Amino acid sequence: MSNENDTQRTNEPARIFELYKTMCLIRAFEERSEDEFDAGFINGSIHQYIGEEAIGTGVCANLRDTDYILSNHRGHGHSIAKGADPESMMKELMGRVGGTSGAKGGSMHIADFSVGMLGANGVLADGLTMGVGAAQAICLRGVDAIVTVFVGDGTTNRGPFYEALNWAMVYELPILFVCENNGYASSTVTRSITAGEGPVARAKAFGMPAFDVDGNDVNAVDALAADLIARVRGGGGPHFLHARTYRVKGHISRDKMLYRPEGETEERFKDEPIGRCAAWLIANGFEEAEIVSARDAAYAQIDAAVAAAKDASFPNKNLAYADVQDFGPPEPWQQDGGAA
Ligand SMILES: Cc1ncc(C[n+]2csc(CCOP(=O)(O)OP(=O)(O)O)c2C)c(N)n1
Ligand SMILES: [Mg+2]
Repeated sequence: MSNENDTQRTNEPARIFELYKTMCLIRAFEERSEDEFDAGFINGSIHQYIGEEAIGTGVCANLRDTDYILSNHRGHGHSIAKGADPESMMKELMGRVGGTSGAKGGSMHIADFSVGMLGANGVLADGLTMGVGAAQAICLRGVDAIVTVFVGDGTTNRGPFYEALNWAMVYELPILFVCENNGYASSTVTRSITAGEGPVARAKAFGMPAFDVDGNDVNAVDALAADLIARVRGGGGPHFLHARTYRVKGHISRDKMLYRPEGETEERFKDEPIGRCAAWLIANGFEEAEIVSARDAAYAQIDAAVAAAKDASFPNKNLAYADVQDFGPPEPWQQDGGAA
């Protein structure tokens, strides 16, 4: 869902219902992709966004199609929220023809330039520096657009985080940094490896306006994002949104989370954003049946995406280097015309 005319008001039930649908679509995508990973249809690893859906959804609802986002290794939710097609994304995860990156990227390299999704990224913090580059290009070209970069809490301990924030402030770039603080960096509690008061204080150290929000409350994220994005769009320079959430799943889908205290996940899952949003919608005039049927529709859409991905073929191996890099003359095996 993107906000084309910038006139929708936050906290209106009809608007929140749309955000609910987007969150359900993300949840369904993540649950089904775990099933398909376990069944052997997806290779590599997948980082799930379960429990964090309100952040990408609430932020992207305030972006225009012509705005850009940069994501990270946990990028499925950001991509769906920005408008990428879940079927093409599922094809990408399964390495099939029709995948968003031509089946060459997989889960960590989903990109869809047609909706301003400039890329997920397996290298921590590289989305930040690329996002700053995109924002600089916007200024140089005089384009009417802004950039949003999603960054994990653990990643705020990497050097490029500081380079990006510094450069963005020096050039007063049109960029919003969104820090998703899910408490963990892989198997480490982020607080235990982070000096000082945390991401908000670090952003403020650069003179950047920085704000904190309950990242499991889609209404709150939507309202704060609307405010900050309007400021960035209005020439207010870089802003920083810090959203507190919880990584419900392991770092990757295979992670059994043996490092976590027993019962922590179950306790924190009680606060997950989709249930909270459903409760808010019911308190604000929606029928339970409408909520259930919206959720069912999301799962049906993803089930269809999975079926379409399984039906799609694998790319011809001759195309392995197309659109990737110039490696010089083709190797003999690239000329034989054989299938993958
Ligand atoms: C430069 C770099 N160093 C280390 C890694 C391995 N790695 C992948 S995700 C991750 C933790 C990231 O934590 P955080 O930024 O909090 O994001 P989250 O996974 O919690 O969403 C690490 C260390 C990497 N991908 N890139
Ligand atoms: Mg984290």
